[in-house]
Amino acid sequence: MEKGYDMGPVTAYLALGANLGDRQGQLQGARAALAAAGGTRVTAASPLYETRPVGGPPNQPLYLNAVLRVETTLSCRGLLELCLAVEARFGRRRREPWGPRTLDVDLLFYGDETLDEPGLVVPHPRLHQRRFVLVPLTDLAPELLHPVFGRSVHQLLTALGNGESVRFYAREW
Ligand code: GSY
Repeated sequence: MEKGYDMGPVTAYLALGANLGDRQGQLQGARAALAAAGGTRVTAASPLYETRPVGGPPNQPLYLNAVLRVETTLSCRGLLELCLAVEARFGRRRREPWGPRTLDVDLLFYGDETLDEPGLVVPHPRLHQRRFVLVPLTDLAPELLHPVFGRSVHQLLTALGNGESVRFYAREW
């Protein structure tokens, strides 16, 4: 079907991360806020992982990270705006680009859409370099194909090899 026609809900994947405050509480709050938002259903959640910070200042606290699958009737831009609103609600302070944070909600995939617009790049441009994203994403969708690289999420994780530590933290949250 041609783009622009109503094609029903789109499956998208979101990455959640927090390394300040009540990390698990903030991720749970974000998940609940996304589930309650109009036009979006949360259909799966990965386990939580405790992960070593990538980038930013030294001696930051460890992150908790997870990935959610959502079904959405929002546009890609609309879903991005929802992610930003949820971040703002849980008190994110954008002090330093790679600094510690109370909540980060990143749009990873929006169907097999590829977009490069101001403030909106999909698939997320660094997801293939991040074990803290690829490990939980592989739990949910190992065969999901990256539309730019033509490789599955599981293949991307294997290609990355052992990097920064990503440790299982909790299955249910
Ligand atoms: O890009 C998300 C924020 N972030 C993270 C993160 O969520 N987890 C880990 N382990 N390192 C990170 N560095 C940044 S910035």
